[in-house]
Amino acid sequence: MNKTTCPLDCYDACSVIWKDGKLYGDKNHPVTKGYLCPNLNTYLQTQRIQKPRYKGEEISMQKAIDILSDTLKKSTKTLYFKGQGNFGRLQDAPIHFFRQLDATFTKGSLCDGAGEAGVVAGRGESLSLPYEQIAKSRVVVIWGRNSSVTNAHFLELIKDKILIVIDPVKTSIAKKAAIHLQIKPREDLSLALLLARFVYIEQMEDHDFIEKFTSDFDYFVDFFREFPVKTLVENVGVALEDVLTALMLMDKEKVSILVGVGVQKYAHGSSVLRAIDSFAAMMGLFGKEGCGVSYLGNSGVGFKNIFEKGKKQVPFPIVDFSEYDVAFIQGSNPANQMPNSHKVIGRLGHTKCSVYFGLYENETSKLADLVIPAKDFLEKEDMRFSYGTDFIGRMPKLHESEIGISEVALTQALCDAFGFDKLADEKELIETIVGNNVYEKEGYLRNKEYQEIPYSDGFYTDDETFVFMDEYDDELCEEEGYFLITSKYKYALNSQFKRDKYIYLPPSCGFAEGEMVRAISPYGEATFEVKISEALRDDCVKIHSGTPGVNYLTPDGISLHGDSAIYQDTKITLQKVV
Ligand SMILES: Nc1nc2c(c(=O)[nH]1)N[C@H]1C(S)=C(S)[C@@H](COP(=O)(O)OP(=O)(O)OC[C@H]3O[C@@H](n4cnc5c(=O)[nH]c(N)nc54)[C@H](O)[C@@H]3O)O[C@H]1N2
Ligand SMILES: Nc1nc2c(c(=O)[nH]1)N[C@H]1C(S)=C(S)[C@@H](COP(=O)(O)OP(=O)(O)OC[C@H]3O[C@@H](n4cnc5c(=O)[nH]c(N)nc54)[C@H](O)[C@@H]3O)O[C@H]1N2
Ligand code: SF4
Ligand SMILES: [Mo]
Repeated sequence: MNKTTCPLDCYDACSVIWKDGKLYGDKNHPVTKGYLCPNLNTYLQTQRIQKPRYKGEEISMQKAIDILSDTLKKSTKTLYFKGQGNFGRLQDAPIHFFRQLDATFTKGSLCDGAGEAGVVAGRGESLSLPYEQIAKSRVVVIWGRNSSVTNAHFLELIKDKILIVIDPVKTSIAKKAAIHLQIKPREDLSLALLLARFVYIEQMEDHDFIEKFTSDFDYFVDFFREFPVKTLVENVGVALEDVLTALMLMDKEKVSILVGVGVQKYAHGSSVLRAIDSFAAMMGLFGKEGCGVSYLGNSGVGFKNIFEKGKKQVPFPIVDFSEYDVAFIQGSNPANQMPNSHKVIGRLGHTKCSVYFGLYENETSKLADLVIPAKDFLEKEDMRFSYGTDFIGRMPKLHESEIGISEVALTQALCDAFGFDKLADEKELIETIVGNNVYEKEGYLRNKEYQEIPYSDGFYTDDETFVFMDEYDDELCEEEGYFLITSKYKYALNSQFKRDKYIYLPPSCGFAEGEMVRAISPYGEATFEVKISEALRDDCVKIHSGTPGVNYLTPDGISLHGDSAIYQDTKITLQKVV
């Protein structure tokens, strides 16, 4: 059978059947359950770049490779910049060439890196929860994750659970929840500390777990007691009664907490995850059946990393393309997806030679000097991890096409041109990565590291204990205006597929649906058509990821830990466009 795995950057990592030129969901897969989302369903209909281009003129692939290698030979400073267009492991193959070239790489991320730094500080490694464990919980807390849009295959899994949703937006999953804490954005740390405070007051903590598996609990207690309850309640912006009801629902139950990137798009994002984890550890929610905190996990734990980046690395959100003779951009659309578009676009324009290596035309391909079409996931060998589950998906080559070049083939061609050490064959590379770190269950590959309940034998820190937080850093956002929520859109995968175009405003905003408004932040401005949404708090506006213009408004700062983007650390004011 022609079985493969969805290549898109998504929690679910669906198992896919390729039959008669069409993609179908795999009915037998315990997570995919036979259906695919609107994004993969649009994949094959999306217009691809057919031919390479140099300075606007179509050229052959061989010519494109020649131009690329000549330009790289003359370059004194080269950047390798890779985004999240395809989650396959062999997408990293060009690292093999660019490391030998002594190029500059990126560190941190545009995505989950701030939160990951917080998880790693407490637990040593970020493991997500196997779906069997979520299935065994009675209460599921969905914290800053929009499961109905970004993680749709989990809806079936959690449909009979007691749901607690923590989100400034009344999302469709929030409407189904037993309780929805419609929190003020950026205040999840306050909420976690408030919960911890009441766990302590009500003596709900798990002393056995704290004793056996954690360190620094007393410091954590001293830390959260510094914050007056009144201040925390004011920060959080929801009634204390609702917070306590949520806590009581969790008391003595099996609780899974599914955390998304929404809580950590801020300078202090790492501390938010550390605080959520600390609250959960105090309740003894790790290493037990049906319990745990699942952030965007590192499903690569235990696998061999065969593509190690070079030492020269710059933080992802603040890459200055203009500093490089060649900027090689792969699987990404920085002109739309990076924060502070005005600056990014200006800098891209000043790069001596920018190269775009991708599937589709977008803001970045239009600015690039050299455009190289890639092969799609059906046309090359690969495999992937997922960050929402512990499944390992094989992605064999199932289809031939005249279009594009694969990441491995381009790497080999460049290594040839430079006389560098080449890569092994694709299948061999895949087997080296997979190694013996997998086991098979019901016909699907899983990560061995997750065979037991994550953290049941302790944590991945030096002394194998969970380390509680006892301080945090923040750079408060003091600006006036609306909070900006910039979350994912159902019909787009960031800037791929069908993008949104609206700004969503609360009914109290004074604007009417269909009007045009100019949204302004300290970083720039952009104009959008208004949609009124009852789902928003009065102090929030929402613009989805991928919407043209959204990142003219977002700050190009980096998180205090984790070198990652802080898209929501700004405020927005609105002006009517006349
Ligand atoms: N359809 C679709 N699916 C996708 C993607 C896509 O673009 N489209 N993108 C993929 C990628 S790259 C990623 S990283 C994942 C991310 O998927 P999610 O983790 O779900 O991330 P977001 O949609 O950015 O935000 C999730 C929720 O956080 C809420 N939120 C915003 N600010 C705050 C806050 O301060 N506190 C709290 N508690 N909540 C807040 C938002 O309202 C939103 O409902 O999704 C993946 N899946
Ligand atoms: N305002 C705002 N900005 C955001 C976010 C947000 O929530 N709000 N989310 C952030 C997050 S979480 C993320 S992960 C980033 C994502 O940002 P990017 O990583 O830039 O993702 P995309 O915009 O989806 O661009 C992916 C590109 O990959 C290319 N591609 C697809 N498959 C392949 C392939 O097999 N090979 C090659 N070579 N190219 C391929 C496609 O042409 C596509 O244009 O955006 C961040 N930016
Ligand atoms: S839900 Fe995610 S993994 Fe599944 S088909 Fe859609 S994008 Fe791919
Ligand atoms: Mo992401």
